[in-house]
Amino acid sequence: MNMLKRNLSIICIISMMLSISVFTANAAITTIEDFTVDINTDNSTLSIEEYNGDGGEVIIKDELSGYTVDKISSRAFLNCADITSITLPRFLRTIGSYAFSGCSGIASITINDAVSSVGNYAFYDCTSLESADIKGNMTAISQYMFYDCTSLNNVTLPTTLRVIYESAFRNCSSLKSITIPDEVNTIGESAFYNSGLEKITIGRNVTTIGKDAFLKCAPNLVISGYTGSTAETYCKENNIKFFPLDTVYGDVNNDERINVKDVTYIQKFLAGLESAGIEENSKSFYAADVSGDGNIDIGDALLVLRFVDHEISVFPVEE
Ligand SMILES: [Ca+2]
Ligand SMILES: [Ca+2]
Repeated sequence: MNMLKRNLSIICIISMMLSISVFTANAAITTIEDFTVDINTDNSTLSIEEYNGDGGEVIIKDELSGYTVDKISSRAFLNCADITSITLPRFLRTIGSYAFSGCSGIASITINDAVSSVGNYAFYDCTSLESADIKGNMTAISQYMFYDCTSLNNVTLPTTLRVIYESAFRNCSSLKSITIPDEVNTIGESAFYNSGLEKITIGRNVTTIGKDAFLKCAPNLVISGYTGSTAETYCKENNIKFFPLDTVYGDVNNDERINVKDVTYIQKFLAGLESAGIEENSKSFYAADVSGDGNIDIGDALLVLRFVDHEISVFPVEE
């Protein structure tokens, strides 16, 4: 009998403990306005777990019931196609994976300064999204972050950025041009695969460009970068047109002077002499094409001569 009593009381205690722990966990999940939220009472923050509203313009306030909104959890707005615009709160730090995936009604997104982490596929399949202004503190664009955002045409990346991960802008077929901040060191596999890219500027610090990063972009894609950089090597290996940002128009022989020697180099090139050392898409090539028409001809030689004689102070290509 005693034994049974003791067992019962143990069961009683255990079930009480269980109910307390369940109670504690549930207490944090509640509904505020159109959101299911998870409150962290320790630091007065909350995360948005789910959106329950009817769509239209959604403004997520900086605070809800006195708690700072610092996280949007995974899938919180997944497939909310009725939302036409989203304003993110100022102190938001984290956006979970798939958070806004399938929000096909939103045209623009601004990711504020405080955000340091955005999960994979966060904006996947946002087919009306045209503009992404990423201010953030972000060091990485996550995998597939803008995958299948087929209207995206305007992307601003922050200088804190170091890595663009795999397939981040894959199938962004409206994305014609982008500037990669100088601080970025890695562009992942298929990062811009099947995008609309015609123009991309890549800084000096990129040392890794993944396989197929620029495969199936626009046929006239030009990658701008620096002579001797990973970008230049990548272009040569993958038969992509390269433009050297360090081109000095008129200085065909790269001796940091523009004088009659440069005219001679153009003449040598036109005479078919290899000693001119002017290769297609090289710094010398662009330096010689001062007319900017994509060819080197006698007109370019004459323009350099006129520059040397102070008849002109700027080349047509620079105007
Ligand atoms: Ca020169
Ligand atoms: Ca020319």
